[in-house]
Amino acid sequence: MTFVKPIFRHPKLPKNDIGYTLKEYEGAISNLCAGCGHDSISAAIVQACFDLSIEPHKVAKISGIGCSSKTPAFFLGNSHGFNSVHGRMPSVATGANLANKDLVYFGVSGDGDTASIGMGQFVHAIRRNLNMVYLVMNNGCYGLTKGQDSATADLGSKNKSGSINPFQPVDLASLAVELGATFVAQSFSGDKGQLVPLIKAAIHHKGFAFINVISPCVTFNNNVGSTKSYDFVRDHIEATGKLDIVPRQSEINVDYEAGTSKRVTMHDGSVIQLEKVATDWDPQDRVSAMQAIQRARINEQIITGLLYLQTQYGDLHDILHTVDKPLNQLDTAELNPGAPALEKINASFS
Ligand SMILES: Cc1ncc(C[n+]2csc(CCOP(=O)(O)OP(=O)(O)O)c2C)c(N)n1
Repeated sequence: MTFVKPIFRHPKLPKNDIGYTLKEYEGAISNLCAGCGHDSISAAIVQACFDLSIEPHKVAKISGIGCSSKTPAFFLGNSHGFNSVHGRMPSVATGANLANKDLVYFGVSGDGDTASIGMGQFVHAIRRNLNMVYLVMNNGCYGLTKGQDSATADLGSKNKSGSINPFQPVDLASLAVELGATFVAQSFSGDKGQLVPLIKAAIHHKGFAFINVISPCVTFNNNVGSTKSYDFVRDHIEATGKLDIVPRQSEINVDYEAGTSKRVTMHDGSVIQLEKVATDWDPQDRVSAMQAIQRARINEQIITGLLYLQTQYGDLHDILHTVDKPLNQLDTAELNPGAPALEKINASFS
């Protein structure tokens, strides 16, 4: 079937602060199955970038292989993009980020792409606090290759062919917290109201921002007995709170009840306002965040929202003391500082 995306848009479509409409943030028409959770996530990314008035040419989308990794074709069609090899998105993102720190890096991956073949790459991107949004569209199966169980499929979950998964799952959110990721969130593709502010907060975060989004596969893993089906997720979801992101220099006019509210200032001066449901959980305390995730797991709940946030650590560029300018903007004098500079470096080794 051929899908033609209409190019006509209503002339009065709302514009953002830099004069663009949503159209400038859309991509090609999706060829995923109707009802795929991944498409809802693409729509949330479009909305978040439009709301934040991000210049599309200041975004780089990088992905691996899978239905999820195909989605960068379906959002931000005016941005840079690189569809890499299965599980290798983080190393391509690392190279691109080191060469140009001035872009917003969007890494899109699947649970197969991240939790199996790409696991080694994922954990090292976290360790290095690479400044990027790393979003996993988690459907518990290999959608593109027709629904085999992935490493995030829950123990006892039943797949479409009726077989029961006999293995423990990899819990990507707790793994990320354990490895020291500085921003860890969890959400559901069916909850755009929660997902959009989470993506905005992740973009504002300086460092590795991980979002694990449960994204049901309508074709291969939406059956009774699957713990990644729309029905199961809706029945077991437990939001940890509500989140607003207030850009720098804007007036903060959301106020939550004292005691449940937390305000965190990000590196760029914008503020995250978080309304917590549980008073015994502190999203800036790693042990507390870990406990909240584990407690939910024991209670067979899927907790969503911003689970953990640290803003005091520098990103990979701070750790490596890289130059401020993107490499392609360095001029000859900066690239070749001359013999005296070389002599000074050589002398420092003696
Ligand atoms: C090196 C390599 N091994 C295996 C494959 C086959 N393959 C393609 S996509 C995929 C898994 C996709 O699952 P996931 O990342 O969860 O994405 P989804 O399609 O479910 O969104 C596999 C195993 C491949 N393309 N390359």
